[in-house]
Amino acid sequence: MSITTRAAVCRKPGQPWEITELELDDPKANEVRVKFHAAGLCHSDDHIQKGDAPMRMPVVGGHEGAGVVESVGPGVTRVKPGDHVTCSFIPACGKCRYCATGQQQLCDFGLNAAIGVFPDGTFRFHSGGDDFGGLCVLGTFSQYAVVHEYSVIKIPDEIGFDVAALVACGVPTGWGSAVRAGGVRAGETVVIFGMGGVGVNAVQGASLAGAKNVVVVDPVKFKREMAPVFGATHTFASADEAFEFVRETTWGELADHAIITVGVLHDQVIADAIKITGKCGQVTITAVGGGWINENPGMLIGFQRRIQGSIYGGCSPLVDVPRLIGLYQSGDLKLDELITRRYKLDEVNEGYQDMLDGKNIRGVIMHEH
Ligand code: CXF
Ligand code: ZN
Repeated sequence: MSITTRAAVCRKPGQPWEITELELDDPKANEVRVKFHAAGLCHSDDHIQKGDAPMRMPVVGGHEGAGVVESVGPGVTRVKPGDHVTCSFIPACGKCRYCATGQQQLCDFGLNAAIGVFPDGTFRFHSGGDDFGGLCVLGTFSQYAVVHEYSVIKIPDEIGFDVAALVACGVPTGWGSAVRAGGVRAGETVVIFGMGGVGVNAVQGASLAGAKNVVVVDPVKFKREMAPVFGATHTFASADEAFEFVRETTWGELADHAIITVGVLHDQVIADAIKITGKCGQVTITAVGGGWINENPGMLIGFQRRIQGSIYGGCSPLVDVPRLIGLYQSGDLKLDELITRRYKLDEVNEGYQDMLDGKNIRGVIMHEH
C-alpha cells in the first residue's frame, strides 16, 4: 500500500523549494522505506535548486538524512524494520570494482544520483501523474522515502537523528577532504578555504590527523570565531592575509595542503589555493558550483604540486561513517556543535537563505510526524 508524505520539492531550476504532498510507493526488492526524523541543509541541494548543478526535475530535495526503517522489500539484508539509519549520498554496493578496492565513494551504483531514478527505470515518489526523483536517489526533505538498501547505514539507537543526518554528507566529505582525499599527516600545515558545513569538518579532520597549523580562510566573522572550537589554529578573512602568515610561519616553505570547501567554487580560490601550497603540496578540491583551473602548468610542475578532486572526501561510507560516529562517541569529533539552527520542513527556504547569508555552520530540518 502506498502512503502519502509531505516533502520539499523543486519543479524547475530557479524555483524555490515548494512543500507538497506526494504519493510514495512501497519498497520493491532490495529497497527500504525510511521514516526521516532529520535532514541536513547541504549546499549541494541549493546548487541544484539554483541550476548550478544539473538534476532531473521535479526532484525531492535532500541527501543528508537520518531516521528509522519502517518496512523493507524482498531480499533486504543490510537493515531491518526498526533499525536507525543514516543515508549515504552515494550508495555502496560492495561488489563493483571501486567498492571492492576500498573506494566506495566511487561506487558504480551511484550513476543515477542526478536523475533520482531506481535501476529498474522507475520512481517511488509521484503526484498528479508526474514522477519525482529523489536527490541522490534519496529525497530526505520528505517525511518518508523509499531508498535502496545500499543507500542506508545502520547507526546506534542512541545517536541523535540531527547529528546522524550530517554524517550522511557534510561530515565525511569535510573530514575525508583532510584525512582521506587530502592525506594530511602529523606536523603539516593545512589551509582550509571556506568553513561552512563541509569545511568545518576538514578542520576537524586536519586537527585529528595531527596538523601543526590548521589555517582557516573565511570572510564571515562568525565562522572565523567558531573555527577554533573545531581545531583551527589560525583564522583569516582573506587569502592574502593567510598567505603572509603561512609564508612566515613555514620559513617560506608554504603549506603542505590547501583544501577548498567554499560554498561556490570559483577561479580565484583555486588560484589562491595553488599559490599557498609549497613544494609537493596538494590542493584538494571538494567544493562545487563553478570555477576553472586557469593556471600555467608551470605552477604545478616547478613545485611538483598536485591537484586532487574529492567526492565524499574520498571516504568509503560503510567504513568511515561508523568510524566517524565512533569518534563522536569518544569525544574526538564534534557533531552537536555543527548545528547552528533547526528548522521545520516548511522553513526550508529560510534555512537556505540563512546558509547563504553566512549565519549557519549547518542548518537541520527536523521532520514532524
Ligand atoms: C555533491 C558532490 C558533487 C556533486 C553533487 C553532490 N555531494 C554532496 O553534497
Ligand atoms: Zn551534501
